[in-house]
Amino acid sequence: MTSVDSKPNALQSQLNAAGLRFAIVVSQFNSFITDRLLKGALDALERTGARKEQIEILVVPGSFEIPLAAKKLALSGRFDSIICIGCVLRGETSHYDYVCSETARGIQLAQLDTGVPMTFCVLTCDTLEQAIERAGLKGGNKGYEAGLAAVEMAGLVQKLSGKSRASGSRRRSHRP
Ligand code: INI
Repeated sequence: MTSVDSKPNALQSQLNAAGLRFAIVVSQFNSFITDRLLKGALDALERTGARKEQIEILVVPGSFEIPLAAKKLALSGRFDSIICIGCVLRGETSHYDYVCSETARGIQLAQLDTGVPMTFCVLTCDTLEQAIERAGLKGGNKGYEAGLAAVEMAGLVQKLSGKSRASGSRRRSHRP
């Protein structure tokens, strides 16, 4: 028996955004970086087949505000996946640590509480240069990665929930 024959069935989602609805929560703080992450996320959604009508963008003041906004959007029942975008840069005090840890914790809690997948595109960097490197100005763009992960997780959660994909827009509740 080959190793392929002995593999268990794998449940994997395709990178196909058709019929899915996305929200993007983007922080204004360090907008020089978050604007570029947003462009990367939109590029990923577009390349996987999402149309403008399938995407809503919500702007919040800082990363700390992302979790509540994302949770409210999830509870609206209007989205299959939410992309969370922010950029936290280390300063001279411990403020950075609180913003980073509470933002990450809040987003994780929000997706676990609501069952709506949320992707984490909050850069946590020591320097602006590090953030620039991750925002597609030189090489990769973490927004693009988060966009692809949002498409994949939306499809996977639908499969796990036994739901078939609608061809157009729809309204359904994600409340657990
Ligand atoms: N918010 C960020 O998104 N990035 C930062 O680097 C940052 N710093 O450095 O302070 C930041 N602070 C604001 C915070 O997210 C809240 O908006 C603010 O505390 C009001 O609640």
